[in-house]
Amino acid sequence: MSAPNQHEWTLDQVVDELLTAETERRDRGRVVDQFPGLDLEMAYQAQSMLIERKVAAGEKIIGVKLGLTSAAKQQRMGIDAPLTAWLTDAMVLEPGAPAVLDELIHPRVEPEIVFVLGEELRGPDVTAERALAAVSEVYGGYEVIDSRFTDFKFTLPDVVADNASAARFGLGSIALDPNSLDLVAEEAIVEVDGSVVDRATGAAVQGHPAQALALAANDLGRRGQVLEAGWIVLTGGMTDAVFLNRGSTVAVRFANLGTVSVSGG
Ligand code: 0L1
Ligand code: MG
Repeated sequence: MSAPNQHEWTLDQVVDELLTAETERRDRGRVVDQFPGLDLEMAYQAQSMLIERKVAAGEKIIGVKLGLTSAAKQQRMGIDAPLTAWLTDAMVLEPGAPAVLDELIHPRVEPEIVFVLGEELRGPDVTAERALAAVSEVYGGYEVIDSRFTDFKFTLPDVVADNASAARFGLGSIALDPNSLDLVAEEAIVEVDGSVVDRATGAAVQGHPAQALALAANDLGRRGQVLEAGWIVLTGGMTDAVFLNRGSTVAVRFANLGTVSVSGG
């Protein structure tokens, strides 16, 4: 049920609008314009309600994603604050599986350093060191983002309510002990159809991807939520995202974490 607020609209209406855009694969204007007064706290409530609707429809929460953790992403989107959102099993692309463009609006792909948690992480007061100690495996991965907003134009409450543009993601086949590599120096090179278009190291993600993980644990902790053992955590796009076109392949070549790729199908 929608949380009460002093406005003429309800959070259920916000969620309806966003889920309709997603299922009808139709971009739309910002929800902050349609629902004046929608602030960050309400947007996180809408995000929770949106994911509860997906769970009620049969999807399973399998982890968390961070968004806007790198300067490249923050500058591109014009928002200087990181955010958290949810991953479900319906978002997973197995190795070699295409991102089916008919299911999406205007997908873009970005490289991600991905953690799998070996134990629960409960904020607040989680440090990067403590966060890294809870990680059992690190992967190279990619995220396919698909904002429900026209031209990816949104404010922070818009993108939070929209579950941070979450759509699809995939992991590489190499799982490493996080202590066996230097995540700050780990480089990802982004290629579109064989041509290099961007590159960054793990330092781009809050100085160290474990800082992003700590941030997620502490943010969720403030909202009474916990990162569970076994969950996947996408630490945020390392570079700006690139459009995924039909028949085109975006590959990410990590220095130690292997190569992951996705094609537009
Ligand atoms: O659409 C977006 O760029 C917002 C989500 C950010 C995803 C990320 O930074 O990993
Ligand atoms: Mg991302």
